[in-house]
Amino acid sequence: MNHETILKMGRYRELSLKDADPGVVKNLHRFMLRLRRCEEALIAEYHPADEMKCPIHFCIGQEAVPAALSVVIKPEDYLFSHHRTHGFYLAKGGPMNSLFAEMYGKATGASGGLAGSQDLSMPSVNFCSGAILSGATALAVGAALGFQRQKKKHVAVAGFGDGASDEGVFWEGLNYAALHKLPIVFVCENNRYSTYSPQFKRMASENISERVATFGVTARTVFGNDVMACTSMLREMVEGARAGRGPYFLEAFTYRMNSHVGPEDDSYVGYRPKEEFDFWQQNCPISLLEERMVEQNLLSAPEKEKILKKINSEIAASFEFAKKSPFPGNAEWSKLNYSRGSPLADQLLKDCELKEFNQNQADTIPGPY
Ligand SMILES: Cc1ncc(C[n+]2csc(CCOP(=O)(O)OP(=O)(O)O)c2C)c(N)n1
Repeated sequence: MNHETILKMGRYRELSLKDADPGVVKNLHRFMLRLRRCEEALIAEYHPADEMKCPIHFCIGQEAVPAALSVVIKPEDYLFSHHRTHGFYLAKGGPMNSLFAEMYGKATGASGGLAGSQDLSMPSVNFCSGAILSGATALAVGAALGFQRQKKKHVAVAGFGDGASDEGVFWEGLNYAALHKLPIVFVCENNRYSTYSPQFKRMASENISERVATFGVTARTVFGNDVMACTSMLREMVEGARAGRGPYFLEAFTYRMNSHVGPEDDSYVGYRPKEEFDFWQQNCPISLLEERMVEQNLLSAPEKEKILKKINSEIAASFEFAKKSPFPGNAEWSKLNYSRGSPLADQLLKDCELKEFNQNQADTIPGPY
């Protein structure tokens, strides 16, 4: 599967609710609707008021993968994401009001108002993100190594885009994870573009997962707007990683509907063909699921209204919370997600040194070296 082959298939018809737990289906739907509405509300407020000073990378159109993760990962698992953070943050259980407060640079924000959208972290829910392309994949590999060493049954998930796989550090981390069979799931949302550069201008092969597989990693592709398919694949992968069969790589083909960054329309650049945009708009992950839910009597118009009402009041409360919260002062610096040393990393280094480092190693290598 790749973007070219997907465009040829027209309207996607394969989303199936067969054997699906109706409770899970409803959760997935609610999650996607909440994420979509929350981003639409942020977009509506972003410019007129100009109170949110940080750059924001919206993920409208890409709701299915975070929704799937929200039902398959556990609170003790860790999620490391790239700059397009909102979906992953909510998937890890980050509260909406701390997300909004972070956008406003307030002390009550997930990162104390000092990170903004693209570097958002919330240690209390094991969520961490960063704007350095593929940086989060390296952190996820480190966390997975820590879990393995400590014999913890936690899984590290790395969420990133196709552009992140252009970075060397991604392949180094992947190789290390494969070599040590680390409990990690790499989740690549392939939306075909790295800012304005299409995938076919950056890589000779349009399918990242085929290359990933050559590293000895179980790699699969999925139509990334089919939330049911994403959920079953991610469930299998997260459970596999937890059972020590990792690492795994999922390439989910999807599309962002907004500009690369900010709420403006960047179609004036002319980098995306209209037919391609229309295809993905017709295959919106929320409407694909809703269509099936209505067919199976899992959703009615009044039920949707009720869900939306609840979401809208959560959004209104989050705006109020964010706007009323104070800005961080100098006295708050000690509360930052920063430490001079990491007790976990220090311990890891000590363990490695004591148990594995062979100081006579050089003598065992036959010279000349
Ligand atoms: C090391 C590094 N190089 C370049 C950038 C600039 N940059 C920010 S986002 C981006 C494109 C990312 O594309 P992708 O990984 O596919 O994610 P998407 O934005 O499509 O979700 C680039 C090149 C960066 N943040 N870090």
